[in-house]
This record gives sequence, C-alpha cells and structure tokens, in this order.
Amino acid sequence: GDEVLAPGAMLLRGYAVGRAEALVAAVEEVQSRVPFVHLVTPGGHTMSVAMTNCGRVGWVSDRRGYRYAATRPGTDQPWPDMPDVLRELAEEAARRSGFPDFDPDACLINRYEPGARMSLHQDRDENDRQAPIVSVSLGLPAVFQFGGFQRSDRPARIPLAHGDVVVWGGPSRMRFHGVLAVKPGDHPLLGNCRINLTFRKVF
Ligand code: MD3
Ligand code: FE
Repeated sequence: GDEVLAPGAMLLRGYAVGRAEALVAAVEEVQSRVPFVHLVTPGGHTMSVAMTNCGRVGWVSDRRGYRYAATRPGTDQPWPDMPDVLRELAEEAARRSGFPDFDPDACLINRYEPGARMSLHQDRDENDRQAPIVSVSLGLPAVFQFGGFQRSDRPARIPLAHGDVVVWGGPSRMRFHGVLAVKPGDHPLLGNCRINLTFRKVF
C-alpha cells in the first residue's frame, strides 16, 4: 500500500513493477543515444553515479556549476525525447499522490554500480518548487537517506527496492536526501546495477 513518509512525501511500493521491462527498454534506448557519463562536480570530484537525461532539459554538472541545459555537454544537440512510458508513469504516480497537474520537462537517469553513492544534498536547481519530484527505483536495492531541512538533521534510512516509486512534493520538496553505497548483487533485469529515474518540472 501507499505510505506517507512525511507531509508531501509518498512512497508507492512496487508501483512500477508491472512496467519495469518497458521502463528498462526505454532507458536502453535513451542511453544508446546519450551514454551514461560520470560528471565532475564544481569542486572537481568525479561523481560515482553515472548519468544521462531525456526530456526538454537535462541536469548537468561541471567545474562551472550545476544547471539544467537544453543541449548535451559539449554539443549543440538536444536530449532524447522523454519516452511515453516514462512520462505516463511519472504523471500517474504524481496524480495518485495529490499532484494532478505534474508535467515533467526533465528526466535525470542515474546509474549506480556497486559502491556508487550520493551524499546528502537538496535539489535546488529547479525553478518550479511547487511541482513535486517523482523518483523510480529499478534493479538492485538501495538505502535512501531522508533528512530534514538542515544538512545536520539526522536522516531516516528508507530501503528502496526494484519498482518502488516516491513522490516528493509540498513541504518535503526541499528536504536533504542521499543514497548509501549500493551493495553488489545480481538483479534479473539489470544485473549488477541500480537505475533511478527522477522526473522534474524545471521551468
Ligand atoms: C527527497 N537521486 O538525482 S531520488 C537526485 O536515488 C537524487 O538517485 C536519488 O537525489 C537517487 O537528485 C534519490 C529521490 C529524491 C529526489 C528528490 C528529492 C528524493 C528527494 C527532493 C526532496 C526530498
Ligand atoms: Fe536529489
């Protein structure tokens, strides 16, 4: 069943399981056009998570900073369109969680190989802070850190499994969050990796 993690944060366990093969096929199509890359942070560290994007804009990072860009780094090429199976899943999950008008313009695709992690951060590069962020976990499980409004607030640990969808909106939108290092495994669909899709309304 659906679980309220905090006001505005809904966990829909297994919501995407029935569509997982189609979602993975759509991710394959996107990554065949724009391969996953390990971006560099403004501080000069290479991220352990590899990323690609689809949709009108994509999230990128380099020595100049973090931002959303309509073209792929170092090119004047647009990102691939957001496949319908991805957009529909995100819209339906948002509607079910009380956000009937979610119209994402960006889908960031994160790939975690064993040991990859994401340290505590806030998502603050989006212009539209009213819109929720929808995240979909596929493949290997992970432990998600769900924090407060200050980095120093001790985060709760939430296990996320294949097919789990979380909608982060309303007062939870600006919480600190992260992902602990993914442990090795062998998932039937994705092998030794975890994929996370995050759908955002940037503009
Ligand atoms: C909680 N990705 O790409 S998605 C990210 O699993 C990111 O790859 C993680 O954090 C991942 O920025 C977690 C879940 C998420 C996204 C946005 C949030 C959780 C959030 C915004 C507020 C609170
Ligand atoms: Fe985030």
